Amino acid sequence: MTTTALNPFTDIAPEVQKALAAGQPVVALESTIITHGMPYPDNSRMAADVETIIRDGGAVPATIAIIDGRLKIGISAEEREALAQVKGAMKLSRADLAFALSEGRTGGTTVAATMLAAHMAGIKVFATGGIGGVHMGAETSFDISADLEELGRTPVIVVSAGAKAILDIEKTLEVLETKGVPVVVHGADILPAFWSRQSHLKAPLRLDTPEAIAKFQATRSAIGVNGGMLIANPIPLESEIPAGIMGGYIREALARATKNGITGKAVTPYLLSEILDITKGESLKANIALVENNARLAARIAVALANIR
Ligand code: PSU
Ligand code: MN
Repeated sequence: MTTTALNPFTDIAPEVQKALAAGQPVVALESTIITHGMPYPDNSRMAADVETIIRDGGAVPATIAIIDGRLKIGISAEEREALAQVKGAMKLSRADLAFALSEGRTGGTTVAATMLAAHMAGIKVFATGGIGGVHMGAETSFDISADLEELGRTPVIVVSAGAKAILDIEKTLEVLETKGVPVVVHGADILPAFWSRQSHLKAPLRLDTPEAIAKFQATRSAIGVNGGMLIANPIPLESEIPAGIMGGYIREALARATKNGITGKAVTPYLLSEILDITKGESLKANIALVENNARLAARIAVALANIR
């Protein structure tokens, strides 16, 4: 049911292939959020819902994942469900994506790996929850997400609700600026903070419409400025947990991580799951709402981009 086009390791779903060939809008979706970001069955429902939202917005969804050593650009409903339940999936970034292919493994693709794969297939827009960034205490741990590096080099528009608020958002913005990544807040003057509509930082750039966002990225590419763009789309008001309330929960989760010696790739999944525990599920509800909100905007940006070309 899938065709191989790019290289011997990649399967592009026929529907995605057709849309790309015809210049129709396609939106990529990541899968670490399925394998490591949310518990089952919420992850499964979220993954199906965002695909539906993208279709309703007039674009074709392409969930990207590695299944049994195959790089999948677009997965079936059965594959999606299996991925939501799989135990021991890898969390894949640029460093180990090809390892999973050469070793026949299964894994979720992070923002970095999803951008890389999307670009390989010719997909220009990608919706997620929040990007990885500079972790608290990075000055000693050196824990800075590969997502930032990828945003600096790969020309894909990443629609997020900002950097996850468990991070040092100020340092994350500094690194993005250094790497030449525009951070565009959609429809607000304040940078959102994932579960919360507002951080303590101003929007580096602001645009109010999907058309303006598409035009900005097309302009960058026309003058030869390559690399990704980060869209920060504030979580809908009715779903947010205000920053003042979130702050305490995040501090508690960070304290638990330190106490339990959590490091490296495990940090982000650990913090998300502790925050879910601390908020008794409220954070998960907000996380799902913000991902859906980002999928809605990403579809509109993909449609706007398709209309430019
Ligand atoms: N957004 C969510 N939940 C997640 C993630 C994003 O709402 O779990 C994932 C993304 O795949 C992102 C990763 O790339 O968390 C960041 O991990 P790290 O900090 O280890 O780079
Ligand atoms: Mn990390």
